[in-house]
Amino acid sequence: MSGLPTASELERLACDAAERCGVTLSAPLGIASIRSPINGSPFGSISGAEVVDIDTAVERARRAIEEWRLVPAPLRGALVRRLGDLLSEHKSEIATFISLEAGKITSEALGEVQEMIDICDFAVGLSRQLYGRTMSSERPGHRLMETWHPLGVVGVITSFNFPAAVWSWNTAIALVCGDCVIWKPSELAPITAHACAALLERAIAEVGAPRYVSQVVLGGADAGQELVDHPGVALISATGSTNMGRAVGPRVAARFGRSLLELGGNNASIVASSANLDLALRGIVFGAAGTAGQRCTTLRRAIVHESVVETLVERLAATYGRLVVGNPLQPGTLVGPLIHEAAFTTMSNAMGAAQEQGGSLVVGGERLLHDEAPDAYYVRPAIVRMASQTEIVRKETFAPLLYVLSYSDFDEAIQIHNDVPQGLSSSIFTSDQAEAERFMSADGSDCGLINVNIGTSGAEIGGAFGGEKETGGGRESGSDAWRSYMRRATNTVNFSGELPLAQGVEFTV
Ligand code: UN1
Repeated sequence: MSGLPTASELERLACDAAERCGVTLSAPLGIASIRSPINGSPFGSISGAEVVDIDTAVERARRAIEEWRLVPAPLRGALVRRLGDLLSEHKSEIATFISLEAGKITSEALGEVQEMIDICDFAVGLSRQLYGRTMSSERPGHRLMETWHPLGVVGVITSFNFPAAVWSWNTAIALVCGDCVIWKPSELAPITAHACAALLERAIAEVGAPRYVSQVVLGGADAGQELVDHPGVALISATGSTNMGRAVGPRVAARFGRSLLELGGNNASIVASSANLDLALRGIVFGAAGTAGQRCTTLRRAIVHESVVETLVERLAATYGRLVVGNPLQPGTLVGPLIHEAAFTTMSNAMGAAQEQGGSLVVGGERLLHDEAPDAYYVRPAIVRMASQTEIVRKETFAPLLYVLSYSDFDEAIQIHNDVPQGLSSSIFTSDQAEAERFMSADGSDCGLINVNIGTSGAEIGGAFGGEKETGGGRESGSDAWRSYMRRATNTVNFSGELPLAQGVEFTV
């Protein structure tokens, strides 16, 4: 493993990428310094970002919406098309910022930008498909139908691990729906946010859309809370931990706002005795160790049939031993750093607790490269074999820590699978169609994402993304998730010349 880049090398990379996409990064403004998880040291700061308070941002957005909501949706789509073009043009620069701030390996950072380009394509098509239904009225000479209107100001709160894509899923859809967006990005990824916002601002100027249809507010938890509490924000779409959702959901509900929550997962793959173990192995390793275990869809539990568990664990351990952990910018690296020390401590504590609760360590967990970069947290992805689903297994640990459990009959596998508080992503590896169908049926997996013969992570944008239980119930991205960003009006039109009342009510004076 070769050396980690120095702070000035990282700064150079950031400045070059910034220059190529026309973004200014220099003297501090509102943000002390930006730390890269790659070597743990501060490497830059932002200027040129306007510091706005939430009240001002909401006021500007409310004024912009007066105009924006009257622009026909297919024309609103033109803005998103331009954003998609700019993202394609600057794919590698945005990916560089993602790697620098979130520590993603290049291929995954590029994949994140690809999701952004894809959602723009999707949203452009959607701009001509915001369909309302027409229903049969029970009254003669009447028409019953629904129309969809822009909802208003949408507050988007995102976390460090998908510092750009989650914003784009919300923003591309919200913009074609006629809403204005105020984005509160993770404090850990301000450059990525600043660059994405700058590209959208360029698109806004080029297509002549109202300037404040999109704004970014850099700030900490206080800024997030103000956005959440602001009565002028119609929808809060928040991605992060279950604790964050617990704080956000009730506050938004208390002011009768809408919220779309995308919170923690405790995702599992069932590996049946008939599974193709080569597929299962690939799916599990990418799911559990990819993105250094820092996706909300990361695989946290493998529930493996007792007849194949020994073989699979052996193969997993051998594969884990070959995972290249290190500088995410270097070709060949598969696992980058954890985001910060707290993430490493949480992982170590969880491993300790798992072993106290009867687990045995199969592989991994040791810290790497700490001599070279004492403030960076690289870790070998870990596997712990558990005899049962104990308290620690039922918690989400946001790190590359995979618990392996075994089962003997399929009902038991489903029972173990669903017996956690979270409900985001799930998968089964099986060659038995009946098992696959059962897993997707009403008494199968209770998650929002249910996959067959692929892993839990890496969902495509075309489907609705989100999950149940403590995952928060929200759906964003594809399918009909756009409905959360609009308000529905039911219209009844009478062309009969009479005034019959519904339900046959008589009221003649
Ligand atoms: C997240 O980790 O917050 O399914 C989102 C996936 C990605 C999105 C993850 N498309 O892994």
